[in-house]
Amino acid sequence: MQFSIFTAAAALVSSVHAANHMVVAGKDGLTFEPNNVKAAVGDTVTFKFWPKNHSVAQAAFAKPCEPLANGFWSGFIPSTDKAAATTFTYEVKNASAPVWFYCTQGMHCQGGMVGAINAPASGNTVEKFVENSKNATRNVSPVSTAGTGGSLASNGSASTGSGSNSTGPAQNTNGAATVQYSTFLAGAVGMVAYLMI
Ligand SMILES: *[C@@H]1O[C@H](CO)[C@@H](O)[C@H](O)[C@H]1NC(C)=O
Ligand SMILES: *[C@@H]1O[C@H](CO)[C@@H](O)[C@H](O)[C@H]1NC(C)=O
Ligand SMILES: *[C@@H]1O[C@H](CO)[C@@H](O)[C@H](O)[C@H]1NC(C)=O
Ligand SMILES: *[C@@H]1O[C@H](CO)[C@@H](O)[C@H](O)[C@H]1NC(C)=O
Ligand SMILES: *[C@@H]1O[C@H](CO)[C@@H](O)[C@H](O)[C@H]1NC(C)=O
Ligand SMILES: [Cu+2]
Repeated sequence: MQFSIFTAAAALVSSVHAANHMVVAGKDGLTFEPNNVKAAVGDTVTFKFWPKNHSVAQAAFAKPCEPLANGFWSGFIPSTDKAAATTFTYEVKNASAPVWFYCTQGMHCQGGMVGAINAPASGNTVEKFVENSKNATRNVSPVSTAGTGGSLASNGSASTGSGSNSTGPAQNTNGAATVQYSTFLAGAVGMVAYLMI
């Protein structure tokens, strides 16, 4: 009885414990690092942008430097000397469906600034996506609003440029998720402790 209640509480706790994966954009040249994120359904992927002025947009595998219809778009997120305060976060809806992305600035996409979430190890691999991107004849930015398909968040200071906090869907910070999680955890542990006395 007590054991099964504990198991149920533990299962509930783990189900709300989605992971956040960080992808660093432009820190080491024209790169997304890592360029293939392994993520589960409900996990989030947060893009952190280094100077000078990068972006991330979702593409189709076959068209690496063009926006996918209804795909996500961060907008341009400029920064001068360190990572921009503004980040873009995307939530994984289907871990079986690879998500392809690229930077729309200049010819960054053709220069290797592309990546994936859950790209397979064979077939349409991230290596093939990189190869395809080199042959793209143009690099196209989405026309949708910055923040589409994800959320922009700002770490304290006001941001400049098109990556402002005033656009896109409701904002979502790690802080809020952490508070929810610890409140739930405290509740679950409290419940188990109570039942075990
Ligand atoms: C960032 O790049 C975009 C696209 O090239 C440009 O429109 C925007 O003005 C740039 N922002 C800054 C601050 O350089
Ligand atoms: C998830 O993606 C796979 C591969 O694209 C697809 O076959 C499946 O139908 C998708 N599942 C849902 C729930 O959308
Ligand atoms: C890219 O272009 C090169 C040189 O034209 C060619 O050899 C290669 O097959 C092309 N790759 C793709 C994926 O189209
Ligand atoms: C947010 O700002 C704080 C204080 O400046 C800093 O310690 C932290 O690393 C920043 N986090 C991100 C994701 O930039
Ligand atoms: C967010 O946007 C609002 C409205 O444009 C602005 O007043 C506020 O200073 C911004 N906050 C940050 C942290 O950038
Ligand atoms: Cu870039």
